[in-house]
Amino acid sequence: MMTRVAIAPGVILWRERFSKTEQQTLLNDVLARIKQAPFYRPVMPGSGKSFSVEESNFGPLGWISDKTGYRYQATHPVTGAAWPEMPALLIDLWREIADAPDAQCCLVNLYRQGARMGLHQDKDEKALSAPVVSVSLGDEALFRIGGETRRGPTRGVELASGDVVMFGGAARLAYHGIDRIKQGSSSLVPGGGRINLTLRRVTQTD
Ligand code: MD6
Ligand code: FE
Repeated sequence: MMTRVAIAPGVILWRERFSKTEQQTLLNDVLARIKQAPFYRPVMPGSGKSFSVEESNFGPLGWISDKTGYRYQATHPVTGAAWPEMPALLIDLWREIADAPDAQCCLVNLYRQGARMGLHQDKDEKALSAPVVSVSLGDEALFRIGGETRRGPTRGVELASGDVVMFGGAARLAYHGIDRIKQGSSSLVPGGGRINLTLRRVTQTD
């Protein structure tokens, strides 16, 4: 049964928003598209240090990171091809909960053994009035969320397969990250690990 949990002002968590069957359908949709737009390993701007996650994107715009910076672009940085279409289940989810024009980017993060994501803000979008919606598949993760400054109190929340988190309003620019993955806690993802799908509106639409 899905339960809606208020984590902090502007942050909503729906536990098991997607059933086991829906998770499998969504995963199949994701993996079919990954054949067209394979995971690549981004590097940090400046340092060129590799991310521990691998990434790809779906939808008209993809979020990428390379030595020159973070940006949105319509093509895969390695293959040069347009990103695959967004899975229908994700378009429907966004329309149901986001109260904003359609999402333009679905960033796909793959966490294999030992991968994590440092505290960051999602702030490369012009559409800061639209929320960010994120879906978890596979292994459980310890998600960390704080406030609008890097320092200050944070709170840890376990995210499991099928869970959906939405950040909006007061929390749109909250710092957040993934401390660690509980390797082997789910058998959904072939080869093990966790996939996170983050949906965003990028351009402003006034
Ligand atoms: C992750 N999520 O769950 C990374 N960003 O793997 C995010 O970076 C994120 O979950 C914005 C809003 C919700 C999120
Ligand atoms: Fe984020």
